[in-house]
Amino acid sequence: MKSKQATIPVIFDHDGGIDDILSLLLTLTMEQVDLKGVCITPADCYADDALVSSLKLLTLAERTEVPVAVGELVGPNPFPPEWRAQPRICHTMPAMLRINESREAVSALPAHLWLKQYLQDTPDKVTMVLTGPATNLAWVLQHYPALAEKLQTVIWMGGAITVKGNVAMHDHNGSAEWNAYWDPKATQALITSRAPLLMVPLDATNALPVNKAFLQTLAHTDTALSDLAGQLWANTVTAIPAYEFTYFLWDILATSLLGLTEEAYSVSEDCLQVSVTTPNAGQTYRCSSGNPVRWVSQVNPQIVIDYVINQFTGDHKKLLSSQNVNEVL
Ligand SMILES: [Ca+2]
Repeated sequence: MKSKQATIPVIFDHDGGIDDILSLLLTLTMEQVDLKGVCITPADCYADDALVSSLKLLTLAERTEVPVAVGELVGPNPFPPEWRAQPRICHTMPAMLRINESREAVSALPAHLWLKQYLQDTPDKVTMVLTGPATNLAWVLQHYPALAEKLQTVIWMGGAITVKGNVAMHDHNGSAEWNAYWDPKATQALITSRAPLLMVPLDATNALPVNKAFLQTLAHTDTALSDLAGQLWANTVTAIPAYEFTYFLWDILATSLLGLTEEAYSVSEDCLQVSVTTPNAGQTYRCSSGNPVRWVSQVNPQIVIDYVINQFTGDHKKLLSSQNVNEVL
């Protein structure tokens, strides 16, 4: 049995990519996480697909009471349609088709309003993990800045500080990371807010490519959960032409911070600015004045990979443990 102090209340805001769906699955393996809600940002996905995949995983984990709120706010720089369509595969794999998802906790409110309401109502601080653009939270922080006090930590996968970005568009110079670029003003609002931010930029995730060695180690654990994760990842290997860049454990690293010990990563603190105009919209860069922001600057790749593989080793019953903890409480 876990003590109440051991639980971390978490709101998970994701944007429906395969990486995001895997990150939700990873969150559900964490006994110490008390998942309070899931928000969907319609960025690197189509929202309907992200909703179905999220509900299937919550149903698998018997967490059908967890509210899921679909976002309606969009940034000005859309992801390519073929990237957005790709994660449909997540809920059409046999293991996912066999799950009859419950819709009992789908919120009638759009994600930014659900989030505002949750933060207003909760007496306790909550940790947020954002694995897509920060649009929902940025809206809340702009309209209700005092709600920043309800945030324990905001872990955000986004930005590229000392390394090049991954946006390749005709009107862009390549300096920005996609989550930051999709909605540059939201990125700016988050970084200049009073929220206790911990950024997970490309500087850190570049050390964690989804390569064959990783997938092979995962596959050899040979369990129902590792098979589900491995099949999801297998769908990423042709997603991005290798001559552009590879798929990385972007969102997975951000999510793993909920469970990793401090030996696994280093944190730097710098004043950061965000460009909101072409040709470098969404670029996150160091400057001499501004808000100090904590960001993960380095990781120990082996510790992270061992952690992720260990979390995904087991059968589907492993997902039920966090619920059992909550029942005990
Ligand atoms: Ca994402």
